[in-house]
Amino acid sequence: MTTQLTLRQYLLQQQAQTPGSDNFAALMEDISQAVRKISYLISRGELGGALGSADTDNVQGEVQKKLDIISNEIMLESLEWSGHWAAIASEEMADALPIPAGFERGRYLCLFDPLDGSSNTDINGSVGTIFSILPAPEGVTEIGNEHFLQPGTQQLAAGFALYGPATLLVLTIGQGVHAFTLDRGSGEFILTHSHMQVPPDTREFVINMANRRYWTEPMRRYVDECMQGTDSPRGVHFNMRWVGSMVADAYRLLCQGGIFMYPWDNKDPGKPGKLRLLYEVNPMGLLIEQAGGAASTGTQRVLELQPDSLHQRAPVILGSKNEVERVVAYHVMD
Ligand code: P6P
Repeated sequence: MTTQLTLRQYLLQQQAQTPGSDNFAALMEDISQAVRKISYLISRGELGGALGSADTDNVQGEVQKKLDIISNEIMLESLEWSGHWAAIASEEMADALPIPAGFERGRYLCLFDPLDGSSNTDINGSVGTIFSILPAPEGVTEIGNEHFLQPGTQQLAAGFALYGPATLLVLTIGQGVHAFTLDRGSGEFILTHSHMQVPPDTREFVINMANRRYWTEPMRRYVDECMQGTDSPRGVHFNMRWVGSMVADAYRLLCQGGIFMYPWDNKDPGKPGKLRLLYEVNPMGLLIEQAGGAASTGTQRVLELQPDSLHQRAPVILGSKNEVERVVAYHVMD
C-alpha cells in the first residue's frame, strides 16, 4: 500500500530534519483548517447562498463579493485564537489586526488575500487563497502596519490554496515547492506533487491583452513578438492564457511553465500595477523562485522591493526564467 504523506506529516518530517526550525506544522494547521472550510463553501455554489456581490467596497475601492467577506472571516476565525500569530493582515481589511491583548500571541505575522480571483466565483471559475508568513518583530507589544513592511526575501513561508476541480494547497517553507491535494473523504491534505519545477523555457504567455495600450514599450515589444509567432525575431509560435485568477495561472506555471505578466501600466498613474505586493506578488514570487523560476517587476527582483504601505501594488513578471530574463533585458535596453 502506498503511504500517503499528509501535510502535517510532511511538515513534522521537515521540522525533525531541521531542529530549531519554525513550527510550520502548527501554523499550517490554522491555514489548512480555513482552506477546508472555504473549499466546502465554494463547492456548494448557489446552494451555499454566498454568491453575488456584497454591495460593499474594500480598502482597495473594489466591490466585494459575499465570498470575499466570508472567506476573510473564516481565515480570521482560524488564526485569531490559535496563539501562533502576533498579527494578521488581509486584502479585505484596511489595517493589520494585532492579536488582542490577553490572548496568547505567537511570533509570526500572516498576510493573505482570502479569496483571490473572486470575480470568478459567480461563473464557477477557479479561485484561491494566497498567504505569506513573516517573522513578527521581537519585543514589540503593539504590532502595526509598519511591522508588515518587510521585503519578500524575509518571508518564512508562502503558498496558496487553489479551489478548482480539486482543492490544492501549494506551499514552500524554503525547501522547494510542494502541492497537497485535499482528500474530501478524510479531510487530509495529501502530498501529491513534490519539488515542483518551473521549466526555464516556455511557449505560453499569460496576460490581460486588453491593457496593451497602457503598457511600456518594452512590454509591448515582448508581447507583440509572442503574437507574431514564426514571423517574429523569436521565430516560434506562442499560445496565450488568462484565467483572471492569479492562483490558477500560477499553478499552471508550476506544472508546465509559462510567463505571467501584470506589468506596470499607466491606466491609473497612482497604481504601478494591479497586484498587491505583500499578499499576492511576494508569496507568488517566493514560490516561483523556489521552483527555479524568476519573479521581476520588469527592472528588479520583486522579493527585494522595500514595501512602503500595506496595500501597495507592484508590477510583476514571473515564471519561466529565460522568458522573464528576456523581458528584463528589453526593459534594460529601453
Ligand atoms: P484583470 C484578481 O482580481 C486578480 O487580483 C488576480 O487574481 C488576477 O490575475 C488579476 O487580478 C486579474 O486582473 O485586470 O484581468 O481583471
